[in-house]
Amino acid sequence: MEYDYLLKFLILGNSGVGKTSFLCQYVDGQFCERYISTVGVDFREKRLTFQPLDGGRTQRINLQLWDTAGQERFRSLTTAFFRDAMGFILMFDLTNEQSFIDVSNWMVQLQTHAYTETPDIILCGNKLDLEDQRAVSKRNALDLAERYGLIYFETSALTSVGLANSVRRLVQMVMKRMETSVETEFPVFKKRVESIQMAVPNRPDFDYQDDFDYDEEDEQKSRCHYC
Ligand SMILES: Nc1nc2c(ncn2[C@@H]2O[C@H](COP(=O)(O)OP(=O)(O)O)[C@@H](O)[C@H]2O)c(=O)[nH]1
Ligand SMILES: [Mg+2]
Repeated sequence: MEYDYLLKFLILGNSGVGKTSFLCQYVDGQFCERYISTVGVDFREKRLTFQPLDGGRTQRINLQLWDTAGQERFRSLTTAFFRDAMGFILMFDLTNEQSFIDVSNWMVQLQTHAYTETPDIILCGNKLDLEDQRAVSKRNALDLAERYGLIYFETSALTSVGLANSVRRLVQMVMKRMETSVETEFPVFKKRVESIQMAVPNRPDFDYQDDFDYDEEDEQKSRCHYC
């Protein structure tokens, strides 16, 4: 399969928050009813397109979404797991307060192991469909997102609400970083920036597009905006 860019994202968060279900619904369009325990390192792939604003050729993106290997305790994920990842989906379960408390621990892991201390991350509060069991208020989630400078989405791997928009927002952030971080210390980005410049010499702004419209309602408005 041909593509212009390979983007590698990781999905992180406590066991049981819905990471594997999220990827299953996002990639295959279905909710896997039975409990899936992820064994071994696993990734799913999805093709997207990205349209440069200057009307340049549409870029074909092959998105690799890496799932954790069922070893979701902090520090059990090796540095190798984080290597080369360009964006991160950090997930907690809206019905499980501990998974929300542990977001801070995941942030420490990310700041330690990711290619930079400030990688592109979106925060997802999952299982939005279980509204009657909600244990984390939107206000508290937004406050945490603001503290870390993250964009926050509420999602449901069951109904698919918020999935495509949250991933698309992360693609947009990563493509933006590639466009602006010529001097990055991250070799994978360097290589990609060179290929962007080859493809589109004038380094235009990028505007992310997809088959369906971006629904801004899904992006939870925090006082602090990433950009
Ligand atoms: N109601 C509901 N259940 C979910 C949702 N996402 C995951 N689950 C369920 O939560 C459990 C854990 O999901 P799983 O994807 O294995 O979590 P992981 O350990 O983070 O990969 C499973 O029983 C899923 O069916 C969701 O959005 N809504
Ligand atoms: Mg899993």
